[in-house]
Amino acid sequence: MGGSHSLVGIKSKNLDKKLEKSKKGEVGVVKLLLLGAGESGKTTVFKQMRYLKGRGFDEDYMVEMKFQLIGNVLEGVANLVTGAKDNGIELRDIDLEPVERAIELRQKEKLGSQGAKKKMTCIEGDSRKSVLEYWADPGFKGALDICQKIGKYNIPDTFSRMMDKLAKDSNWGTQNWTPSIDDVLLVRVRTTGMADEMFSIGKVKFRLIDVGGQRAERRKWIHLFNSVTSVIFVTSLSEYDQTLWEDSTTNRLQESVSLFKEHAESYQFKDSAFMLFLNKVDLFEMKYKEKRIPINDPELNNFPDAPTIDQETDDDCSLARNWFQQLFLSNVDLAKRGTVYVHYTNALDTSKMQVVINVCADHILQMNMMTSGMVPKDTL
Ligand SMILES: Nc1nc2c(ncn2[C@@H]2O[C@H](COP(=O)(O)OP(=O)(O)OP(=O)(O)O)[C@@H](O)[C@H]2O)c(=O)[nH]1
Ligand SMILES: [Mg+2]
Repeated sequence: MGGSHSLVGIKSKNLDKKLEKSKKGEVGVVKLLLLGAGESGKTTVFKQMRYLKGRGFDEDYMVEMKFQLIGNVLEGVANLVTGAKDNGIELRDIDLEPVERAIELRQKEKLGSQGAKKKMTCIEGDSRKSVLEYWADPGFKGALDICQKIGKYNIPDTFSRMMDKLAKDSNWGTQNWTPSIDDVLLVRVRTTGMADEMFSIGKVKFRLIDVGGQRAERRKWIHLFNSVTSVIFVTSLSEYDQTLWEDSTTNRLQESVSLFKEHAESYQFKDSAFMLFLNKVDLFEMKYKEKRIPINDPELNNFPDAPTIDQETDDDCSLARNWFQQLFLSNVDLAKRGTVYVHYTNALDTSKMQVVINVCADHILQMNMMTSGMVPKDTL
């Protein structure tokens, strides 16, 4: 984790004091936009903000999260069985029918009443038994490795964490079980349209906006660009060997780099604080350090002009981190853009995200004072 510029260390408290002295209404509500390609982690950051600084999670929200979590498990298993077939991977002879039946029942309840939905928030009996049998099959784990790279199978990055929890804890996913904050953060639901949430840091009010990042969703973004005070662009570091859900021929990282350039250079954000979250560092380190998947694989031909890295000597991932940072920033006209604040994040880690969120609030307030003339631009 790290901020890229000198003002990072200034405490929110000092900034609050200065802001208090400013004319009333000069700051108002800070409009903070989360942008980035699909599955990069925007909604997960949004959830963290809601949990840490906003209204938290009420009962209805938890029912919805439980419903979605169980759906991620059931649909993930069914999709992986299809993926195994497509890719010629042999699986043990396990009964998929209870899983398919549970998925069908859930489809009926998706738009139904909250009461009916509540009944669908567990995985018990035959469906649980089948799911656990699949998880114990080494062929299934092989299919997971292959299908996670191919976006169209729609396997959440957090799928194996969910399955491990289900396998280790006999209470997890049962009717009486209450998900933890960590469970809520694992849920994968594609965002369509937008969601917003008000929250406060110190005396400053923020309106945080989350949007859908997949191609079809991005057409809607333009309607939100008016008077944006700050942008957090989220990208996933671990996606370097994955293709898009909406287009199995495009590498996710390539898509993200060009999307970043387009928005970082946009005149609409020229006075906005602009932050780049290089997210999913946990998954990235696992792929890069443990699985040794090269970040610039000639076979993937994802960035032919970028230098290759000697992975063997890069024990602390610093070469790789720098590679990613350069990939995003060297592509952008920084004279046009101004400062980009870079943070390496694991959006699933609540205590680390708390620190990152506070530092980001400082960036935003600093930029706000600068554009309102309270701080000269050349101090940055
Ligand atoms: N391991 C890991 N998983 C993460 C991290 N951030 C998000 N995820 C998971 O990645 C998946 C996608 O995250 P979302 O927050 O739904 O992504 P999004 O950018 O909102 O996606 P769209 O709504 O489609 O644009 C979820 O299953 C999250 O739990 C992270 O830092 N590490
Ligand atoms: Mg989302």
